[in-house]
Amino acid sequence: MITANVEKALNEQINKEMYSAYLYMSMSAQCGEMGLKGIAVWFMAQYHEEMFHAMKIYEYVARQGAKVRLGAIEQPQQDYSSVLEMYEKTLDHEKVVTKSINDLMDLAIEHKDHATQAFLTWYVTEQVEEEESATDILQRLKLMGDNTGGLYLLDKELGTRVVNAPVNFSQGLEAAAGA
Ligand code: OFO
Repeated sequence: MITANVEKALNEQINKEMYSAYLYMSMSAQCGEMGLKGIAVWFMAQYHEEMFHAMKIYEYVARQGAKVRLGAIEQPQQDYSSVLEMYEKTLDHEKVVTKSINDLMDLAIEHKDHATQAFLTWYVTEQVEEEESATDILQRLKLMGDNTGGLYLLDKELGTRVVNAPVNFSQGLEAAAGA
């Protein structure tokens, strides 16, 4: 059982994760248009992982006998001046998500909601990884500056990313993970 406040905040977090997915899908589209097919793959993998983040909360809310409430998803930025800007925005966005997860954890603690605290621990760890991977790529982009050869190599490397999460949610996440 979860309180109405925790239920509301979890539903808001579903929306934030869906927005994250939408944001990275938009970046993937622009990379494809720019001929950066590998970075487009990286952002689309990120899209899938964000959808997984949203679905984990969706299932948790449902398992707690609470109500899943889906709100409108904000329109993401459509145009970026460079890949560097995309990764700057990615890191900024992940910091916002980290704060949101921390606020959710604070709320669960305040409500003495141990189950939600245990559930959110996965997200706390995940956000460290999210910020770390965006920071790493951003640093490399800054180092390479206008070096198009460097961007070509990065594009090749990032195109090898595979999705590290189940993507077929129709039978639930457990079934998807075993599929
Ligand atoms: Fe869901 O971790 Fe990024 O936003």
